[in-house]
Amino acid sequence: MKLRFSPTSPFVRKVTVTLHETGQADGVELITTNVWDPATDIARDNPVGKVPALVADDGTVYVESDMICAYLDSLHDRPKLIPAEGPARWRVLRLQALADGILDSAVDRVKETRRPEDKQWDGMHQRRRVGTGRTLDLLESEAGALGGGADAGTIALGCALGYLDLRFPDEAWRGGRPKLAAWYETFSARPSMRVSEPRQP
Ligand SMILES: N[C@@H](CCC(=O)N[C@@H](CS)C(=O)NCC(=O)O)C(=O)O
Repeated sequence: MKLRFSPTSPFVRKVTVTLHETGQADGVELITTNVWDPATDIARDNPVGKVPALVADDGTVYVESDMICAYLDSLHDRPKLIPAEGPARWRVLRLQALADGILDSAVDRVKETRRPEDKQWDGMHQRRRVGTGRTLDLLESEAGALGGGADAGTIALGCALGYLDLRFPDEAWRGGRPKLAAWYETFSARPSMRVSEPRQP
């Protein structure tokens, strides 16, 4: 398999952590891809023009981090990161969706700051920031149920919180959220999280 990879993308990180947690990291060739380079060839694998994109052994290309993680979860014999059925399945997918919401908002804000100054819209910046705060507050209230293990939900949440640290360190998301902060402290020490820490290319 081949993974279109960017060392700072939190969506790619979800896939990388999944590969490590499921024992498949050694079987994947990482192809570092700068999607913002005008000469990028990402469209060869993903017509949408985004990373991650996973090229499977049969040549099929999977896009969207959630789908790639689900595909990878179908390929291994360890305990599944996405439970097959029942309340556990919906708990994991709900957490993954909430974490994706934090990530989408954070990436929107980063993109907004990269526009020419006179084209930036502070209203959207604030809207996304407030939405992220509300989501973090909800997760703080539910932090006791996060548990100590890795699944598709906790992986997405760990990557989302790590991305907030990378892009918005001054906003101090841990403030007033001690349970979420404690959970992240433990989760981010997992080898899969350590090995995938974002680094500038
Ligand atoms: N929903 C997608 C988001 C992927 C995404 O936005 N990737 C960013 C890198 S962090 C990207 O490739 N952006 C290029 C663009 O927006 O054109 C996923 O979950 O994979």
